[in-house]
Amino acid sequence: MVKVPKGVTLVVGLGISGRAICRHLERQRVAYMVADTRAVPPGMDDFHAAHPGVAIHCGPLTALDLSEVEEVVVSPGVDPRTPGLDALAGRLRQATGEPLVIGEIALFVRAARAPIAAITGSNAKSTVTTLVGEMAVEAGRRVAVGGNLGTPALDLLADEPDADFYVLELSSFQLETTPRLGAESVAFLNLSEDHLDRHGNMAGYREAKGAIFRGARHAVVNAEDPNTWPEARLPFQDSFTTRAPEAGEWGIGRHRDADWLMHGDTPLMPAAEVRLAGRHNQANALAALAMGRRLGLPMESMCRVLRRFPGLPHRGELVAEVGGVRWINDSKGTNVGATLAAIAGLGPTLAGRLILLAGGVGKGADFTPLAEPLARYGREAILFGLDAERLARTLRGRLPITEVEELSQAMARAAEIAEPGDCVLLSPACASLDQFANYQERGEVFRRWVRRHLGQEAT
Ligand code: UMA
Ligand code: ADP
Repeated sequence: MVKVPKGVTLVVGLGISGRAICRHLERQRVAYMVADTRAVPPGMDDFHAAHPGVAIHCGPLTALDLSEVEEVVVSPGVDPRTPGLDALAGRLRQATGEPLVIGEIALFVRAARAPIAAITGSNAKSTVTTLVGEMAVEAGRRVAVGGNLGTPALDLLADEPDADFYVLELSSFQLETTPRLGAESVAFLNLSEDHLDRHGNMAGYREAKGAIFRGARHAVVNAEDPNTWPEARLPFQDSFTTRAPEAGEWGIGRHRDADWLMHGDTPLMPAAEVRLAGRHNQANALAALAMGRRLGLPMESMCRVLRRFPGLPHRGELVAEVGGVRWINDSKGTNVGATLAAIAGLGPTLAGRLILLAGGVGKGADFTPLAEPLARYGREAILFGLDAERLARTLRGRLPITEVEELSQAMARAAEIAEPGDCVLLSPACASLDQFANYQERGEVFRRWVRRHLGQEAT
């Protein structure tokens, strides 16, 4: 047994968050040591160089004696139920009265001196977080943006100590280990199956995300998705919908013979002028507007951002149009809900012209919802990676299917069968970790293949 000495904090995980946690604890002059369940985590040498003298335990956490540990701070990817930590569940830390096992966001809340705006949901978090951040910049506000996306939250405290407010994208993993966020404004955008391998079932997944409401002063929720509503209505709450809005709601209604983004009966801007494509992105725009208004951002500057924001890479990104075939990179489509939105966003003109590239780590999800839209729109589904066979079993008989090993083979097959007017969509409905470092690398492989084999790239 390796004893964590009395009064010492244990950081679990030597990844992006874990390193940010270590830097933060150093700034706070807190004594800590680190553990990682991998036998040899990558980047150990770098870590030793940056943090000389800090003890690291590698391997099972059951080999640690945590009887006198001050506090345990876990990285998002580390399940608090991991053997070795599970025994600490429900235990409180005397000094703070908080759970003994917490995550990085709990440390952030303790140290932040400016209001927090936080965004969660199964999909669209990064898009909405980025939109709110851009809207704040456009309005001349000093804002720091990060969390699950981009800069780890704790690094923002050091990088942007004078921020007017923080905009954080938060995952269910981060929220699960945050006892009380106390945000000025939160948005819970949507809920569809994801991360069931960690949270067990939809109820567990929803409960983890629901932690975003603890101590919140204002919430933005999805009027069409009751799973995003708090148990008890907050004093200040906004809701968005893609229907015509009711009084006080944010929605899409008819004005001057066109669809407009509306707040109640006030028209804000024509929906067609939102640069991001698809109805789901108009919903995202409405959520960002609702949060931005609460943060005091002027409507005019927010609408300017919606007119120009081209979207983030790997989210429904048109990579090339070659010989009348569109090649779209939606590598961030890592769950079924995202892939459904990507297909719907391409519109009804696609009937019979969609070639879907999908597969990877399905995270225990049910793929059945993909069957109907693919039967309607799909020319073929080309499946690769770990859960290709499970996807194939769900889709067989609904459209032609080809199973391959890897993405590059899937792309070669797509190029072989595509006809002018078709759309080749990489929206895997799965995580990438069986074959790639992350979804970005998967998207880059797609992009490079198009460049190399088709000789073109959209600007
Ligand atoms: N580790 C263990 N034991 C475990 C699991 C992990 O020791 O049981 C160790 C690994 O060996 C590794 C480290 O922990 O050394 C990795 O920690 P991590 O998995 O928490 O990943 P980080 O590199 O710290 O990145 C995390 C988020 N990753 C996850 O939630 C899985 C990043 O989100 C986030 O950007 C980053 O913190 C900064 O806050 C990525 C993600 O995939 C983008 N998020 C999921 C999603 O968006 O669906 C939630
Ligand atoms: P997140 O950070 O939650 O993963 P992103 O903004 O990165 O969200 O988008 C992830 C995926 O979700 C992309 O594939 C995108 O096409 C899809 N998506 C975007 N908006 C929505 C929405 N409102 N509903 C469902 N899926 C969406």
